[in-house]
Amino acid sequence: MSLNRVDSQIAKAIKSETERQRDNLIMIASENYTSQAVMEAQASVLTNKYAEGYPGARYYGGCENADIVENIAIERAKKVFKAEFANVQPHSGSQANMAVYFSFLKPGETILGMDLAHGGHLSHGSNVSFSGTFYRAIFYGVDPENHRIDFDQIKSLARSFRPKLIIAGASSYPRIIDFRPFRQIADDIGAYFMVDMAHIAGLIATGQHPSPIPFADFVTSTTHKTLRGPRGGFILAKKEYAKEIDAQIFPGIQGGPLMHVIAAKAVAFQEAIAPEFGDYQRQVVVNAKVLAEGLLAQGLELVSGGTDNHIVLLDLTKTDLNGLDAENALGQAGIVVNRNNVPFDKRGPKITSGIRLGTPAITTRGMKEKEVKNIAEWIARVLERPYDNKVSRDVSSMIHSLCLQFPLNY
Ligand code: DSN
Repeated sequence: MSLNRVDSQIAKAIKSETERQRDNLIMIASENYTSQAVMEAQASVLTNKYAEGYPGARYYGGCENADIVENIAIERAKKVFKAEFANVQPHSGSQANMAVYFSFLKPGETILGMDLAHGGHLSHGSNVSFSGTFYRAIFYGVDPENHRIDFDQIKSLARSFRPKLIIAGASSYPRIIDFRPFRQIADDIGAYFMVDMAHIAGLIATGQHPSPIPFADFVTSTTHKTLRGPRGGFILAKKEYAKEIDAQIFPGIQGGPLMHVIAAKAVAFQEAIAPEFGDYQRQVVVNAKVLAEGLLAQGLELVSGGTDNHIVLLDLTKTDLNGLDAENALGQAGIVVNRNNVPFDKRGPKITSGIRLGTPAITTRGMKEKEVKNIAEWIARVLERPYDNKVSRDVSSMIHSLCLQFPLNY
């Protein structure tokens, strides 16, 4: 029986969500629109199957098709990123990170990650995450002048605190991350080096960002950001770490794998190998640069003064507006973003002094330089008069027309 007949409330909410995604500009840097093929795989009968274990070594009968799916996903993940080993079972990026920590660190040992307020991630040691309660977390940040990762600080923290693991990777850092100096610092003190590439996985898959694979012991990721797959995680590593990581994901921290999601990950990895995906990622970066230039031309300030990737981080510190009010004003006008701390922010994470913008989703819709120039102007117009209903209505109507010109396939 159809969803609508079984549960009209949920059916209605899903329909409204489809309309929301269709009729607004989604500029949350960690969101994207998956393909029909990815959604078809995820909505498949594989959701009915228990397949605890790994291909060829399951704890349930009837896993022959699950084995095919998971083997394909593993081989494609290794091919896309030129990695020696892949585990495609993590339910999320945080669980991928948890599996690496639990495999190679004892509780109470020291990790060195990027400060959340400077662009890092909760699961890199924040005290509100398991990573900050199970481990002693030390943080590096960015240079106060140029907002680039401060390698002198990392070196000095590494020498003073001797972390067992150094983590690179960020959720709001708009610049290229140079993995080589991280590796050198890790070697200097005998630490492991992990890269969480969740945000930039799609850029790395297509050469738009240098790969961490030659430098890192472990690379964790999600599949749903720039990579444009289903919501989920995966781990890449050198072959020598395979046994510990596999055992930590299952049975260590997870039970049955989500085989329908793994099938959708396999489809996404296949899509990432296709040449069009390279064109898409190139356009994501071009669009972010055009957005940054457009916002700067309107007199707005950006963390680090621009971007090298898919993220543009607006710094509202010198304006009268905070991140929360800016997020609401842009949302009213049909531009969906998230407020975000900027480096050295005096406001907390609920209010913030910044707005994080991203180009992956609008680029999937086919928007290019011309559209992005207009979007930059509209963002500036809303932020200049955030409480003006007329401005909000005018911008909203232009966004509505733009969304009609770039329809979604769902
Ligand atoms: N919460 C994600 C983001 O928006 O970047 C990271 O996990």
